[in-house]
Amino acid sequence: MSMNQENMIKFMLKFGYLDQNAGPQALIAGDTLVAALKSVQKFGGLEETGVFDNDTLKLINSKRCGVPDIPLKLNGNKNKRYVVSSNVWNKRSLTYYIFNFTPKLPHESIRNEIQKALSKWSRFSQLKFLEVNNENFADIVISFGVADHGDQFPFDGPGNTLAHAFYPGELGPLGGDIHFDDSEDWTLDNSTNNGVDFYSVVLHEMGHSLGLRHSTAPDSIMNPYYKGPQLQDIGYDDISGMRSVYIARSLPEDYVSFTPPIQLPPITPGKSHPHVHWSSFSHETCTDYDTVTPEPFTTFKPEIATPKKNDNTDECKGNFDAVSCFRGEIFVFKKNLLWRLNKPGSILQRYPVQLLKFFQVLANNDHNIVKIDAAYERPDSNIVMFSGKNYYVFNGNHLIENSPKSIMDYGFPPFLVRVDAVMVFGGPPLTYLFSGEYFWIYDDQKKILLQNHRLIKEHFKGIKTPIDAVLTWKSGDTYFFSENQYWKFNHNLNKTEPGYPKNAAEFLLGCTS
Ligand SMILES: [Ca+2]
Ligand SMILES: [Ca+2]
Ligand SMILES: [Zn+2]
Ligand SMILES: [Zn+2]
Repeated sequence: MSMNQENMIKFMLKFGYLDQNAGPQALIAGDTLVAALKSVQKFGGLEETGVFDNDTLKLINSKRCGVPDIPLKLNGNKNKRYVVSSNVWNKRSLTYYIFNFTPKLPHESIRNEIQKALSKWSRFSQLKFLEVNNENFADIVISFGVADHGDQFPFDGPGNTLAHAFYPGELGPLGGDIHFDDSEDWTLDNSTNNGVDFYSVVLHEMGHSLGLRHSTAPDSIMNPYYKGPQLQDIGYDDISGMRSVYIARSLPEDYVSFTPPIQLPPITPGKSHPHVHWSSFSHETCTDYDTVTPEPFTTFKPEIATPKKNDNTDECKGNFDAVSCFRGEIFVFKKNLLWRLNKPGSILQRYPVQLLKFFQVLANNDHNIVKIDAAYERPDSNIVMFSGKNYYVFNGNHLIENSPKSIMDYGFPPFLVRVDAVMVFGGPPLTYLFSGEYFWIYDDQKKILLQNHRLIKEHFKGIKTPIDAVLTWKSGDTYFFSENQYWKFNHNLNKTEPGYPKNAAEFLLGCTS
């Protein structure tokens, strides 16, 4: 095989024309190669001869985007005209952050070109873009790098690959991000053909950030090859793509109607029965939200039972489904049982009770709830409970806001199957949602995700994943639970307190170890 042919194979593997799992290069069948070559020529706007000629050689050495033309996992499934990747944003407002700049252009020019490109996409998608000054709160992080720059896709020096971007939700926190090869001679001068026109490239890469794949249409900005300034603009294909995913499609936030919390009627202490009366809750809060001032309320505190537990019972083995603070009390969920505590280790009399007896509204529902995955008291004092792909909003009397609703309403990426744990923290309060290795921050007032998913292990050092539950107790103390262990977390030092993990069932339910 000549060196040119070897480079051709490398090119085909890199950009998805050949399956990377197909086996040794020598075994790739001749007709597979011819078909792949025709496809390469099609994307390049060349005649589809299937013959490796000089034009094709020139094509594979020309300046282009680093994103595969045929998505690596979607080989063989490429019949869509305008090419929308499977991942798109499920919200209409996106945040972006400029991580660094190239020394080759003035900072303000880079910012202007980015804004220019965003407003172009905004016109055809009706998406809103907001620059933020914190990487953690950005959906789209824009950066320059050379060679190895922190992902698995190193740049290649001057020429060839100019930049690459990640589809929404792709590769965890990288989703939506844009990287520029800083070995290129970036320029703002779109009147000459010297250097690489930054605006043309940023316009193209943003298409990927919004979910568009490469297009074979010559007038599409999503054509993979760089054609020089002025020749590249948003084309018909691109506009159709944006229309189908962001304009024609309803998004969860289109339906959000804010329901103010219903004020609970005062009740007579002593008349209450713990199995059914949510309203016997005290109206203390779990953390010091500065946005909610609870109405004065008659409090009712049942007597406290002395816990006598031993290690043989199921509850003393930990593995709690959820541990939440509702209105100043702790609720421990495990399978079909519910414990109510006025502080850790102090269970109220007559608990545990059946989960569905306490939350009868969940039993009346069509959905079969076997257990609760996570639950939290929203800053508006309504209770949100997650179970599988659904969540329920409970105002103390009944379900509200058309519950059950899909957890996708929170703006999660489509692969998410459940929420492991939730906590509300900070002032103004923000909602932290944990699932698997990742967590998200959600603003319950604005009803938007403030950031793409981040790794738990990077931001909550020392906590074992997956997390079973997280409790934010009075004065903001935070406890993470996993299996039968728990950690107290110090938000100031951003790590677990010394001496942890400790025994979770002992801490919560007074089990003896
Ligand atoms: Ca390059
Ligand atoms: Ca859980
Ligand atoms: Zn591209
Ligand atoms: Zn990169």
